[in-house]
Amino acid sequence: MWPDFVHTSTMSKSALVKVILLGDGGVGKSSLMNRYVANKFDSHLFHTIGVEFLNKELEVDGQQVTLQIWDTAGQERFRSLRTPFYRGSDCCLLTFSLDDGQSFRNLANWKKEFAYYADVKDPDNFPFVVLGNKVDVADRQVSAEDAQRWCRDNGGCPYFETSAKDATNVASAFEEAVRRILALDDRADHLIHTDMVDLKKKKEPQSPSCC
Ligand SMILES: Nc1nc2c(ncn2[C@@H]2O[C@H](COP(=O)(O)OP(=O)(O)OP(=O)(O)O)[C@@H](O)[C@H]2O)c(=O)[nH]1
Ligand SMILES: [Mg+2]
Repeated sequence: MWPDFVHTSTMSKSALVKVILLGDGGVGKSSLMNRYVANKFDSHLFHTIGVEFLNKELEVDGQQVTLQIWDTAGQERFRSLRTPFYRGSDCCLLTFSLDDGQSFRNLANWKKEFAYYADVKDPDNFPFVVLGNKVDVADRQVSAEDAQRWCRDNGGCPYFETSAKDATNVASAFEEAVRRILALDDRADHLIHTDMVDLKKKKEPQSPSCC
């Protein structure tokens, strides 16, 4: 029960959504998260060990959203540290680097690993978004056509060519992930009570009690 000074007009519901970044070590997952959340880029970032997450508040199509971005360690030796965090993800961002053909060929393994540990029964109907990162580099090894074909063959997931370095398409990719999640049926269970209580708002005048 809310105390009587809390007026419903002072509360706003925010949806909490969890997206997880997966992909080979070095493709730029941490850089994408840092670019999006902090608008920063570090050209000498250390490999991630385990997982890290950051929150970002945003509004998509009039809906307030708390986006929780989970960044994982892509290196094989950290597999057991990252997989326990897959469960509960609303969207998975499968990331490869456009200058690293092997990271693209590994997307199928990442999808499989995610589906297994997140316990996703029907992966082709789960919201995956594919990111081809480092679009700023000159020596590209993966064509847009090959990447788009992979997406078509894998449930028709959206594909973005991004650059964490110069910010190309980074916000669009995360926002599309949120749109995909919000478009799914029955989001009611994700509406968490981050109800904002405006403590500065004056108490509503009480109607005189009658007895
Ligand atoms: N040119 C260019 N370099 C990038 C881009 N994104 C990341 N990098 C660089 O690529 C290297 C690896 O980036 P990270 O973000 O650490 O990669 P990661 O996927 O998080 O790697 P792990 O933590 O090992 O899984 C860093 O030196 C980054 O500066 C990009 O869009 N363009
Ligand atoms: Mg990292």
